[in-house]
Amino acid sequence: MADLEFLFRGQPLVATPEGALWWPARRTLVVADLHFEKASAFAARGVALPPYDTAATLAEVARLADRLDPARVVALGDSFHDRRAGERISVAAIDGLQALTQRLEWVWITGNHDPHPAGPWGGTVVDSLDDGPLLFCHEATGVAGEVSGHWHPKARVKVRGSLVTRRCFVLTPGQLILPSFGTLTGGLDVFDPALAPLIGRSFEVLMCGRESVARLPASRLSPRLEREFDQDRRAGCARVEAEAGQGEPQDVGQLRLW
Ligand SMILES: [Mn+2]
Repeated sequence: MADLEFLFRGQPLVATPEGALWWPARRTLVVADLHFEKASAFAARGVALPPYDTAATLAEVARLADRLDPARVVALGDSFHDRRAGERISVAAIDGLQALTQRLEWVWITGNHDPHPAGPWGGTVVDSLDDGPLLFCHEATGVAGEVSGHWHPKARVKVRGSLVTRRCFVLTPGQLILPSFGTLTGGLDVFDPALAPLIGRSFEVLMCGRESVARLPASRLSPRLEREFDQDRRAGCARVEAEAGQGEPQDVGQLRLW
């Protein structure tokens, strides 16, 4: 795996292709929006999805913990898809989480999907975590230094003539937004007007490929077209009024995202 090093608030940080953040100075692994038990929440409403999302997401977190050897894991909220996820989660998944929370310092930050993420799986619950230059929270408020999740950002680039959409981090001088880590989570385009008040127009993205992370300014991304926002809105995805597209897509050539 080729991780990407970058600076945020003067801190050397690392973005991983899996979509996690690594803070070497504090040996802290950060993951956002795990959404455990999303599939079983849909199943309870009659929508059949393969019920393997919790196990797959948990296995990915465990693999990263083995690779990076953190002292602490911070989960940035919406770790559980809904308030009753704890009633549906398997004993095996609880055991797997316990193995991690007993070995590592584990912090659950509360999210809008999981305001009470405490349970037999262990870990400490807080609403936010202020750690020197960084402030970990679920949904950013605009305070400089926030490291947040919630939006599930994704971006689109043109690679050798084809449009490719991938999860991404969003980086500004004051804000760092993580992609969703859960295996069964959707995404919001970084040009969605809902994100503009927080990140403006001159943000950068760190796009997660299969083996590497690509750092790109917003100007090199493919814009979304107004009709695409309209489609999203009809599908219930977009939150506010859409704007016109931002110009012609640029081809970024040899970028490797697979
Ligand atoms: Mn959320």
